[in-house]
Amino acid sequence: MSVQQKLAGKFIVIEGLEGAGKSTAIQYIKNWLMEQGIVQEKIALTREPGGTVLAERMRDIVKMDVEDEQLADKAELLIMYAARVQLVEHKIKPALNAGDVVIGDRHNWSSLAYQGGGRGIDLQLINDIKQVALGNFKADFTLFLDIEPELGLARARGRGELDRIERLAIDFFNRSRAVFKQLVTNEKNAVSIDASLSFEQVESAIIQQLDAWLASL
Ligand code: Z5A
Repeated sequence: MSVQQKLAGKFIVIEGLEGAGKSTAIQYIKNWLMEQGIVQEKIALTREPGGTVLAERMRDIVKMDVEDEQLADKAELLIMYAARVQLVEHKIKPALNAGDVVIGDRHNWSSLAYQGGGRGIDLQLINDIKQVALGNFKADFTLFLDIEPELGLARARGRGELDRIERLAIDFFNRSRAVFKQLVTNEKNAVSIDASLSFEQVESAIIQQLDAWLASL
């Protein structure tokens, strides 16, 4: 089987705390795919929450500050899954079925990390909701960009104002990070990358991991 055939229909996800460098890493992954002979038109990029008209509206809701009305934790969780179902059904699955490679900026792990670890919602409940919403659908390969929350938030802050979630206490992000670390330990098709390193070092670590994953296909 050719490299292009091996990669066709694969869903690669990048996860990590804010400022870890996910948007930056997506460009590295895209470049790597093109070096493997995948044409740009066969590479689809998604972000979560968001990525369809309705899912982007849901993204606006979770980012919104409303005076006198807090978004309840379980409402936040359900919106994440509502947005995810829209994205998976309307964008990701059709693209994969057409043989495209999809690169996802966040996916299911973010809900386990933020709503589970961060907010404290029972992880089993989240897994149950995931099962109802998406069944066994999951990423083929996950790259977790691991960073100390302080450093990630400092990088995110460099970009401007922090949003509703970004303003939460460092403890929240430490709990989220702990769940990400647990998930990467338990998943065979996932790797952790030290995102505190320089741009060049992170890029070369990502490429090395992608090469190793490709060799395993
Ligand atoms: N959320 C949730 O709670 N539950 C869910 O299920 C899902 C999401 C799916 C989405 O935010 C929010 O939703 C997020 C989690 C929550 N919460 N918050 N807050 P978003 O999409 O707006 O933001 P993000 O996903 O956290 O991405 P980000 O903040 O844009 O970070 P990033 O993409 O990982 O980083 P970046 O833009 O590539 O880099 C940030 C800056 O650092 C930038 O200036 C870079 O040039 C710089 N950078 C990147 N790499 C390096 C290195 N290696 N060295 C130095 N500087 C670097």
